[in-house]
Amino acid sequence: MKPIPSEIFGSTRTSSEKHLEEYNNSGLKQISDGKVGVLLMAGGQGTRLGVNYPKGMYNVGLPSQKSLFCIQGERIKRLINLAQQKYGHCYGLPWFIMTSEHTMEPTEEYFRSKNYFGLKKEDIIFFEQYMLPAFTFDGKIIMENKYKISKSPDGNGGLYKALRDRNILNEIKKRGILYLHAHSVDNILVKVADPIFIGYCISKNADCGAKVVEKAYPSEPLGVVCEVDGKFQVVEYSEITSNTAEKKNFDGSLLYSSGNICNHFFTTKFLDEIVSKYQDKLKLHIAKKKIPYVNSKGYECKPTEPNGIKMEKFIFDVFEFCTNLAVWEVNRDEEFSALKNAYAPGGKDNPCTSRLDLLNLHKKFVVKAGGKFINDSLICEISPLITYAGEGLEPYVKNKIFCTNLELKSEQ
Ligand code: UD2
Repeated sequence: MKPIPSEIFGSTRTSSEKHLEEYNNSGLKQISDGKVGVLLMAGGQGTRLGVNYPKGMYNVGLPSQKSLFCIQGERIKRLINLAQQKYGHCYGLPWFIMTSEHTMEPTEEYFRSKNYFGLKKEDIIFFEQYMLPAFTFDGKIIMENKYKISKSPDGNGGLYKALRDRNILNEIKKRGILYLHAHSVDNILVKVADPIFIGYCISKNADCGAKVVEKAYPSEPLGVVCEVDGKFQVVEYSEITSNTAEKKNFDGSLLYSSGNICNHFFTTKFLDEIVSKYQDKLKLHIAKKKIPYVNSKGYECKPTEPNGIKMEKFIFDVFEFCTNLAVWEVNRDEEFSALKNAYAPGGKDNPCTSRLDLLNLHKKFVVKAGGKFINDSLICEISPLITYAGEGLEPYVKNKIFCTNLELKSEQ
């Protein structure tokens, strides 16, 4: 295992303003030409968060009460506007949403009830990933009840099979899409269809890309992008040894610091190759879990200790098949805050940390655009319909001093 070489690594921290603008313009041009699609992975069961509805519907308690799906939908709408303003047209930015047996129906129903967040209905395409059975440690299939095998979604790497067998890749090709931005549903700061990331990957002639943040501490639950036996891959947090995760450089920084944030770039051509040649070669990862089962007397039981394994494919396991991988590091406070866990005082990656990270970023946008808050305890939320990444805020905030909480809403 080796860290990734510097040739494939770029960072917002070390790139010049000029380069960032070039990447941004190039990505936005592709969006305006209708060459970009978004692949949202929303098939997870949200077990750690502890809700029985799709995670994307979760409301972290922002002043606007917007859900993750709503925030992402509005970011897409804003990007479409930005592309139209800059290039005079936008031929659409389709949103492909992968759901699973548990999340398909409620997700579709939710989007319908929210009028698709003002996006075109035909540009939102839902599809369902497949399921895999759960096993006991000695290899027997677990029954959930007398008549039902216990199954769970086949992991976010189930994307590839679903793209093929649900006919989604054909739809992507039919629409003339060349580049896909794939990301998880639970990052409240996600820059959906990020033009800078897309532009950077195109400039590197990459067929596959990973956005990363610098890992904060060795046991942080992020996979690390690295090289293993001469091939690029992500070593998942559940599979790395603590010894390796703790390895340091001479300056004290982590040797394996490129933290995967489940945020990827693919060319359609590469996806096509995966789907036709490599999809069946993706390995299965196992996780030991507490899996409800029916016992030999027919009673349904809830174990208190792990009693079996679930199997999952991982989206990033295709890295080894690509020709050019590009890794793009971004600032965590601007682009990554995951909603994984239920709230606990002092806890991490929960509704409270997600909410605060978004509010803090929005405050930063205001200050950058020339506004001021009279004290630090004030909060600020800006509609994604007004700004995607802090742009265009001057008319609202420049030279203004805010003495109360600020919520900038869009009239659209
Ligand atoms: C994921 C990454 C990990 C790190 C971390 C950052 C993978 C395999 N691992 O770990 O390296 O980037 O996120 O937060 O990507 N999902 C599906 N179907 C499934 C399972 C998951 O769509 O069968 C979706 C899920 O809804 C979520 C995303 O994939 O949007 C990540 O899934 P997770 O929360 O189970 O992944 P996690 O946190 O273990």
